[in-house]
Amino acid sequence: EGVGPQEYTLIKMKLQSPYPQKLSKYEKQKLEVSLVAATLRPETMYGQTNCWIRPDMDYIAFTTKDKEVFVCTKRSALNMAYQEFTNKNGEIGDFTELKGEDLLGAALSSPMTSHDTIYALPMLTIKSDKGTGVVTSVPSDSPDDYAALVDLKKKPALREKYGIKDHMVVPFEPIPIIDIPELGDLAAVYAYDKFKIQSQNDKDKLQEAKDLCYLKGFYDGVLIVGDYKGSKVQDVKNKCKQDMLKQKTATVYYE
Ligand code: A2H
Repeated sequence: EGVGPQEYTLIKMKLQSPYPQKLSKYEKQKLEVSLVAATLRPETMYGQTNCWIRPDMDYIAFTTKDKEVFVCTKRSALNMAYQEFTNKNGEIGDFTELKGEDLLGAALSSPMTSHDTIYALPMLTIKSDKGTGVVTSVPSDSPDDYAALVDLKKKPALREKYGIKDHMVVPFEPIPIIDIPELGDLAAVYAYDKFKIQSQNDKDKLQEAKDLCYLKGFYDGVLIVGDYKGSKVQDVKNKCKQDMLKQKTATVYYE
């Protein structure tokens, strides 16, 4: 990894009612709960189609000093406690422990996306030692996200295993949001096909796909939706982030 801390935009993917059973006490207290996803690509939030959670991983819910409840790994919550997210420096305070599988199928509202409701779905390759363990899914521009979405779409047994209903997956297709010369407006789909990726576990091919998408996307990508339609990604990436910070639908997180 590089030198110095990595800055992420933390996207608040807000739980809709009814909250998952393990978090129902927060609903009774009328507290807003967000699954918080760390992203390096705030300009892609127009293309969110779901949230990724790892079923077998441990998460916690804790309360911030603004009385918001955040769901993420304990490791990242502790980092947040050292970044003035909580009342006492370095202390998370009371928290609720849960497993990823407790969150699967939860209905969410997320900023910028054209979908009013998206769902928490399983991704098996989420790392426990990076970000928050919550990943927002943009299958148009992230090969990892597209591969995991295709896996769920083509494997009914996988959906069944995790209790995912068809309506949480079937209507969600990659949304064209960024046009990249030579790759088109669904770069991740183009790369997935080009490298003949079979599943979310195709590590090496997915790396090639990511390498192809990212550099070209950043330097040559043009947004084709939203307030910055027609602008180059590199010119408006920061504006997209700032807009969500202003709306308080996102915050900044370092690690
Ligand atoms: B990115 P870096 Cl459109 N495990 O957001 C696996 N992946 C994780 C993660 C974890 N614990 N935490 C975050 N990520 C993903 C958008 C996106 C992202 C696009 C394209 C590329 C891309 C939508 N998903 O990432 O290793 C998150 O997905 C390319 C690597 O810390 C986050 O940004 O550099 C990125 O990986 C952070 O990865």
